[in-house]
Amino acid sequence: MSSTPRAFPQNFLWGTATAAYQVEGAAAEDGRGPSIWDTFSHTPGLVDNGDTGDVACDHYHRLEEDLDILAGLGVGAYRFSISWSRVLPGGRDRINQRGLGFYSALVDGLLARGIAPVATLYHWDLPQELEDAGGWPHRDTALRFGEYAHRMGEALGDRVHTWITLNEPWCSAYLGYASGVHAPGRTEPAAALAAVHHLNLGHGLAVRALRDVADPAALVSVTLNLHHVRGVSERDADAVRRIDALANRAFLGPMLDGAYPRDLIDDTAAVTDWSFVRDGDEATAAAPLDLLGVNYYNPVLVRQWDGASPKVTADGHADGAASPWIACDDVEFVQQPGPYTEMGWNIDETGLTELLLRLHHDHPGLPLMITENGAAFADVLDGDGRVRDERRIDYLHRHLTAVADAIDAGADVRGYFVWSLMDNFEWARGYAKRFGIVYIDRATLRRVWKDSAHWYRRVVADGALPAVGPAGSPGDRVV
Ligand code: PNW
Repeated sequence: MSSTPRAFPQNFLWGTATAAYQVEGAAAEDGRGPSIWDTFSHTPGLVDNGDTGDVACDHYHRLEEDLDILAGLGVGAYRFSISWSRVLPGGRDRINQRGLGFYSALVDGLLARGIAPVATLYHWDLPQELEDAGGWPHRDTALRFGEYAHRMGEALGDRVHTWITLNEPWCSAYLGYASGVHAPGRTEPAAALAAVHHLNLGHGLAVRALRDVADPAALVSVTLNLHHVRGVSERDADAVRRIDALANRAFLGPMLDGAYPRDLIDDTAAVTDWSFVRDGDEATAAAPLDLLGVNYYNPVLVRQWDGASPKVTADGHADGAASPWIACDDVEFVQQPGPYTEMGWNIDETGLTELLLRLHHDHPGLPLMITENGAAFADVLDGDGRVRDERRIDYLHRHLTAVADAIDAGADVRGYFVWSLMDNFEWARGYAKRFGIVYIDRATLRRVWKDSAHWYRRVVADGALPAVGPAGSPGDRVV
């Protein structure tokens, strides 16, 4: 780290991100239909502490206040997601005008404050009716997604100029249908691979629909949680290759290169014959993109299991439970050195620089954007009304430095969005895991700027990271 401020490019886009089910609440209001996350969170035992998104941060009713926070932060962009079942309650047919009205007001409120809306069409909340009809393993879901994208492009495309089709299809497919720790909670590996394909196909159909109806100058993108995979030693190269295929190239292949990687199809041959991939699908999935959204939290470390010693599964899934890593039973996920966040994820920003440079190398000419990066810590609201989250400031400082390093080395990174604007419903972990730069008091839902929010406001205003103090810690922590 340097002792002088680290400047970012002139037009670098600074933002924060949220997702509909994690913040909105108002789950049964104004005609919203249920999604798979309503069903999942209301099933006892699936979410920590029995938490649900029924109320969440009540963002639906506190829109003006939250817009003012964004304006106060001075961000140039806000990434939010549209709840599919709020605007199309059964996932298809009739538009629910009251639900659409919320997003229209959100977009207008952002524009009035000079903040660019970045709309994600799908952040995991599939309309329950579409899951009942088969969900993502079923081809029809991809077609319905394309239609939904078309309707949103028509409704908001005059004002939204940056679109993201899917958020982290890795999670939707493998956590939703293989390990079952996310909605809809299914543990069917073959269905999960079919879901991978229909997410890729739905993405391509959505890109095409947005090109047809949205502003022709609009930027169309997808957000992937690419895994930066490292091997313990050179002997683990094949384990690295296989995890890379399932996690990264299963999406990058069809979306950017127009084909599934041959090794992925071979590796999973005992699970599926991939006959759900029809002629022309890969070309559809490869509709050209203007930007690639990258979500980064930590790298992963793997090794080939020797078949004898007890197997390590330090990837978050319990030993013996269904794995998201299909056909990788002989790959071990090795515990990495700390420090760790409250999620148990190790803090290692070097993986972000390496990942961005790999993408720059493999897909030259495709601009990149960090659509999520952040950390959960056990934040405490002190008696004086402050939340002293210096560990989050340190995390953000390290990762922004890693982004700057990648830019200096040639990567075309256009922007950075902190996950998250505010503490919210952290999926299967409920409200106990706090990722926000704004604290939410769960009893009152009062919003309190954490120290990290004050710090981020300064970074955004300066377009630069503050110099690092003599102790090697990020300086200027508290404003
Ligand atoms: C992302 N994993 O989720 C999501 O896009 C956010 O909605 C979420 O709140 C945030 O990161 C923090 O978790 C992930 O198991 C969930 O590797 C799980 C994983 C990765 C990302």
